[in-house]
Amino acid sequence: MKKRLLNIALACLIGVLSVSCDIKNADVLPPVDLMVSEGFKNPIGFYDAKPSFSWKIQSGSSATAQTAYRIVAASSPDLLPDNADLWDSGKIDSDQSVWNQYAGQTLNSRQQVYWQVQFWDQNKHVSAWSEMAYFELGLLQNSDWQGKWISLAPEKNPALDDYGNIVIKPEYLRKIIKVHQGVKKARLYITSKGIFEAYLNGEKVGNDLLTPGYTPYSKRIETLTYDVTEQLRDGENALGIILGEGWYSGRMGWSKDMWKQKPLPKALCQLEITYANGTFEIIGSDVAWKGSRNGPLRYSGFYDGEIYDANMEFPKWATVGFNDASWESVSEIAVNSDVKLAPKRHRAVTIKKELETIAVTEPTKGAFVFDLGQNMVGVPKVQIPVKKNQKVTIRFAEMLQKDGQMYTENYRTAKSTDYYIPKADGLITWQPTFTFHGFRYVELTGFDENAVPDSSWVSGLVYYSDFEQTGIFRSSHDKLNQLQKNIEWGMRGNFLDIPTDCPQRDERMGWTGDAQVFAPTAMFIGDVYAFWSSWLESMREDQDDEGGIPFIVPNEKGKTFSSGWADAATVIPWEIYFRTGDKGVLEENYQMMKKLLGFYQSKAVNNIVNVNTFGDWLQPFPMEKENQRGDTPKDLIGTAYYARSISLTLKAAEVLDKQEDVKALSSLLNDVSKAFENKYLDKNGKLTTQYESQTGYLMALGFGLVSDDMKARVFKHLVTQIELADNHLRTGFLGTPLLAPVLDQFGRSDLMYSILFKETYPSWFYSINQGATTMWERWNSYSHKDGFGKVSMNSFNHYAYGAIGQWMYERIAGLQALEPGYKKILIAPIPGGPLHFAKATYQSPYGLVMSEWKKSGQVLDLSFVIPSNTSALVKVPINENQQVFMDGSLVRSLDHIKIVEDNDANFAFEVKPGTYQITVK
Ligand code: RAM
Repeated sequence: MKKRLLNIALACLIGVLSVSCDIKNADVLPPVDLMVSEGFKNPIGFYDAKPSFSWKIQSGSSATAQTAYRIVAASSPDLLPDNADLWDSGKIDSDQSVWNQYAGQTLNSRQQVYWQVQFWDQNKHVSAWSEMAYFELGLLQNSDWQGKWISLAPEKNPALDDYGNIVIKPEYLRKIIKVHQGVKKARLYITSKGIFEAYLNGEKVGNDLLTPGYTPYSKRIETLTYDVTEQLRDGENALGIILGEGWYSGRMGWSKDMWKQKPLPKALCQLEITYANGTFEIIGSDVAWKGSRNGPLRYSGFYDGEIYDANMEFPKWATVGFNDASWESVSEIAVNSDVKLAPKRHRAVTIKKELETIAVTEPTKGAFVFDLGQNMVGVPKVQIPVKKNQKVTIRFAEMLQKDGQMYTENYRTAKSTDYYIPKADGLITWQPTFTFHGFRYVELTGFDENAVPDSSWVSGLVYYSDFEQTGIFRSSHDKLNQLQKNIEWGMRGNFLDIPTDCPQRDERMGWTGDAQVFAPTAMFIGDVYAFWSSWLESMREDQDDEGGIPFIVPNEKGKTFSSGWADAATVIPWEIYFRTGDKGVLEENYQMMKKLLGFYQSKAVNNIVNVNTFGDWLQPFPMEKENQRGDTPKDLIGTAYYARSISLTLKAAEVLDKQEDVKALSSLLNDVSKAFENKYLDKNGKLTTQYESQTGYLMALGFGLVSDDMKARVFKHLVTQIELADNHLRTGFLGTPLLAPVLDQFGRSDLMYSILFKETYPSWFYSINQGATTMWERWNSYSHKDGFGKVSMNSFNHYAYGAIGQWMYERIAGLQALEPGYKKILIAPIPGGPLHFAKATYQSPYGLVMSEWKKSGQVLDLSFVIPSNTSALVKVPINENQQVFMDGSLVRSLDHIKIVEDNDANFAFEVKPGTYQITVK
């Protein structure tokens, strides 16, 4: 051994300047899961010219921690690892295996970057190099675009819709492109005002749907990049685009004043070809394209649905042989700098699942209803026999009436109906292109009545932004498991390019309040960091001059503000940072956070803020009947959220080391908290407001606005209010998410269990008892006894109350981040209620984390998994007669375990990465 060390020392002396003296140990497996920025694996058309790099230490490696790393990046794979021409980080002493900032050569549009990483473990042994990862930038500047915006001239006598606006017929656009021999690489860069599908030689390009997605279009439009190297052939190729109205030109909003004529759709694309001989060619969309509005898609809008006339099909329209002599020429407009064109920074919507029909009924003669068993978002796929020119009507509903008929009133003005006009008798397979619906039931009429419908006729194609599930929760309680399922489906249905309030009625907007309460839960369920980052960019773009954040983003409503909604601007960046550990999200959003505080400050009078708010939206049993904003006064909410936003901005300032801001914000927070306490609480800790609301107390305690000596008194009043409601919640959108953390903070999770497991109104299980398969907008959107809730606001797919998920994962199952990004994990379950088992797993930035417990009598078994390069604090409840054992030994007697708390109520200790099993008995 001595001799070996001597040799190594010698080697090091010889190669002082190199890192080759490191001990290689075959058990230190190379890092895996290489990703750039917010979790992208080998992306092309990538948006970020200043990316960060992340990797994971493999489970099964002898490495449990990282002590140093080295990243190399090059413009060509054969330069790696030894001749990195773009960047060689050198050996960097750091345990950080995530979000390491690129610091090499400036990267430009189209740049291809190959990279590898190696790391040194806890024994300073170096791993082999990782496999090679890759990214390729998209077109980063508007000046990269030689293609022009193209579209057909407006129709001469267009039909008008019910609101006096032009009915937009989808445009089919095409062009023949000549390609020489020897294509090495081909990229299609493409976007639209409106939504598009691209076709090359008759085949759809990519699996993305509803692209480019929804952003503040007057400021930024996203662009997509596709690798079409394989799809191109030598000689002539046909490139086709179908263009629909989408969000850009279509009707969006919940009130008539929002349904004005919008600009008409346009398309933009650029095919770039690199040949083997080194030549490079750009073919942009231009006036030489031809187009037609006489295709089978007669109309397609999000709210109202799609009309497809098969008689108007022009087969093979996107292939070379098609005769487009009767098609019109398009007009072109050059790309200018008014609207930023930027690569899409999160994954597009796609078909993520297909649901089968579970039952077919015929509540009215000839109208068959197909039940997919699950409220979902997307489109139907129909495979049905039809008769020539006999129109098939496809209607949608989330719920059925008592008599089995479709309940569609809650769609409000959204017609949400698709029509198919057959060109011949026979069997068709069809799905809509440019619309989506929120539904569980599909009703068909107009098919060939000679056939008997069966479940194979209809399936549901589930659309959502392409995220993968990262978190799983299970328990011994069926209704709690159903609740988790409903939360997951609420997320799937409303993560459709932007976070929406609901996916089915004439709304589907990016409501900021709903999003901020649900964000922590969403960050557990799916890998949605990029999804949120992208939406936060839209939020920054939509922030007004005064610092106000509109209550919907993208904003379609003019200048608006609502406290509790606007605070998405501080809450979401902070929640993402805490769950990922990436300071980048705070850096990107810090100015927005501060500007929001500026808005509040400008409205504050003696630190009290009385501005518009939707309040504790849809709180049950309001004292003033029909008051949808609940019993908590708007100035209390405004001031509480002002303080909340200050406190989160303060934390961000600390992380970003902005010392002056830290000082100023600490003192401001202190002033606002004091003002809040003085105004809204009397000496006994009772609310001084007209009505005592659970939410008033929850905000005071949950946002830390009460001085230490008052806390217990205030909490007593909260408990009284809960008890007066027979342990039911009396909270709406803003108050509900605070129940669990506040009760937990005061050691009353028993009370939270009681509220959560209530079966009667209002409660989570109440809606499950009424048949819910998603989260509902109201606790009683429907009941078997009273039927449907108020139709003006009655969505059966509204994720806000799903915010309880956070407590289920973090406290029932006991898996949470103790330090940002799960670098330190807290395993601290609170077994309670009727549960005897709960489990959560989560794909953290460092790898899989798990916490699972089983309880039988007084014995608690807890298993947990802690990934490499992290550590954990484990905290279990015990009583004076219990001991904690690990693999049969008393934990107290184990030298390698550091005990940090040991008393009659809690036992807490620290552990290193690994898989553990403990028993409390
Ligand atoms: C409703 C939306 C949303 C809510 C606002 C105040 O129309 O559905 O959920 O945030 O109102």
